[in-house]
Amino acid sequence: MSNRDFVFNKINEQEKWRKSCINMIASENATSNWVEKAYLTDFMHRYAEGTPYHRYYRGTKIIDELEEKANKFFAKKLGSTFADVRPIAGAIANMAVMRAFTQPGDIITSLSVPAGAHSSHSKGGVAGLLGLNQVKLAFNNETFEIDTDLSSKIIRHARPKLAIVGASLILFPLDIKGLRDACDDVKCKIIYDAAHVFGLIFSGKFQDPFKEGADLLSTSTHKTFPGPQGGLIAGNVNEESEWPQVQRGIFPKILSNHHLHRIPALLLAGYEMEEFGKVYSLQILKNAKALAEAMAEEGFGVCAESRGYTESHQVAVDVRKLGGGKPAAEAMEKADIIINKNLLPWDKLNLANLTNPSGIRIGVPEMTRYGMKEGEMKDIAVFFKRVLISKEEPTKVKKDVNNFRKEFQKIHFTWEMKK
Ligand code: DSN
Repeated sequence: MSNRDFVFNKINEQEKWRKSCINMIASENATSNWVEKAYLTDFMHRYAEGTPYHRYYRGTKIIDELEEKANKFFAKKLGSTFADVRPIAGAIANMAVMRAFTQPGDIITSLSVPAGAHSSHSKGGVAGLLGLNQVKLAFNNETFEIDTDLSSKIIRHARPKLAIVGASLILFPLDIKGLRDACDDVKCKIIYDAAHVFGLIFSGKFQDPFKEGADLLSTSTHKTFPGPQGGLIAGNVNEESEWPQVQRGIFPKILSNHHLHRIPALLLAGYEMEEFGKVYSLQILKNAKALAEAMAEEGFGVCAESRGYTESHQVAVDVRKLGGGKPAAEAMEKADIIINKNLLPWDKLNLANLTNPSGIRIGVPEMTRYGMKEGEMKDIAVFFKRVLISKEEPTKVKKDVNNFRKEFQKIHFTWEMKK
């Protein structure tokens, strides 16, 4: 086999395998054929340092047009004054915002990683890299919500420069409004990290961060929002003194190349979501709820029972009694159901828990996009039970999973593409 064949065989293997799996990684999704077509273009070979119409290279007149359109489109959709689609990842978006509003040694407040914070919000991630000290907001482990009163006290006491609201484990909208007074008292910006719920927010089905008082929003563009992998920042901040600082953070401080081929694909995904996003997002919410209820019925310890388990695309399950998140996720993979182990809010952040945390996190966006509805979520809960509770041989369950998935091969919530 030639080296070239090896590479293409591996790509084919991946594509065939993942189309026979039930993918429930909450941070993943699948783009439509249209978005994929808009992604693989000449723009992937190009540079365009700077902002639209203010570039360091020639040859950028078409990306200028597309990028300016994308910036305006997302700002309008989110209700912000500005948007910038150049960050190539959500963590890069967070980094640019942190750099703009803090100095090394400053304090930021965010949730703890077990309570759901993205690693970039923490001492172990981007915040630490920038020399920032993380003070943790208070979280209610039972209801999966920010403890607003206690967190406001923490903010008044710690006097952070930036309060990050948002999480990678996110079951319910987070209280931005409740933290606003405390943040105003200490002149602290609120940044909402929308990465996971961006598609739901875009479609008006989660919360409205700018209306609720956020100053900035950072996000990735490929989780509930089914765009190409990448990031974005939106802001309602001062045009002269603050937004240019954010933009200078993106370039030249962090990026040189912003992967231009993302931009037309992202804009197209925005138009796709404008047309299909409300129905798609609503189905995501219904599917997550149906899955959580069915898993609880099958005997799983689904988190946040008192609040109806979830109002997002995610379901969190406490699997301590079943050996922990690591063996659970590994056993499910053997049955071709792909999920991740996940820290839960009560887990201490130590090596033992990082290796085998209390929970698993299950996301429904991709399977929703492939046309699954509430009925299918019940079937999926049974697959989980067969593997994790009944301890059936996973490879036996895998056969049923692969057969089940055969019916769901076409991406919905997009325009028809004639072959
Ligand atoms: N690590 C991703 C997640 O799975 O939530 C976010 O970047």
